[in-house]
Amino acid sequence: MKLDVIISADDIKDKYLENKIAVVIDVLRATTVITTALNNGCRRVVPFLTVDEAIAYADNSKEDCILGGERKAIKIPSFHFSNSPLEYTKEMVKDKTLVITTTNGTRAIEGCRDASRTFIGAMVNARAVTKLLSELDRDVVFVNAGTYGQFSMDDFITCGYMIHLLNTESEHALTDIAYTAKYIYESNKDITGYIKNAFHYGTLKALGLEEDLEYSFKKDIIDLVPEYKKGVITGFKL
Ligand code: 3SL
Ligand code: MG
Repeated sequence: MKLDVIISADDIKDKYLENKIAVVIDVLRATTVITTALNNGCRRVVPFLTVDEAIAYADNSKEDCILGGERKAIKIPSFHFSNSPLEYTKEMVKDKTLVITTTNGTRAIEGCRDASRTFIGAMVNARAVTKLLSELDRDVVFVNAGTYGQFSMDDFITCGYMIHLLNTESEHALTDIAYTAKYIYESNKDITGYIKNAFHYGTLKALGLEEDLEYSFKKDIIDLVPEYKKGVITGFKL
């Protein structure tokens, strides 16, 4: 298995994804939200790039839709939920379709439509994702959403943790950047001490979202892997 990393949604190129499995990571907070919602009984998640597309889909759907997401980390007017994973409780999401649009996360997901399969990963389900990747035994690209097209430390250490888990089991071929992600994780087991320097960590902290930050870096608390296929994300338990 060969492991590679793309550092932001702006850096996705189809040639890097051809015949590979993509794992999209936007640990703060889109992929943490999607994983949490599906784990709490949400039927499916439909991601959109724009607010207008999301609203139009929800308005025309026969399903019981909830609208979630953010712009500049803040709830979008008329939406039901922001992009805080803690809002997506069982009571709120059971049997609903989550229609979501976020700044970087949904763009990264959409950018991976040509990968052979696209999974959604976060710290909360890292071990479940790597278990599945080991079973499939195919080349993998970890696609970090990044922040506004820039490298993001939070996504990088998350894929570093996944690469660490995979390489603990058996030795895989790592690109230089995959090796560096693993090295960053292994040198910073106190994840908070590291990511508190991340730009987006500061943005969320300034908005008083400390609980989101704490939750998003809990490791392996969810045993479910979301998969994006034909425009829709559903989750499966291993
Ligand atoms: O950029 C995104 O997709 C969001 O996850 C960012 S935020 O943490 O909700 O602001
Ligand atoms: Mg992010």
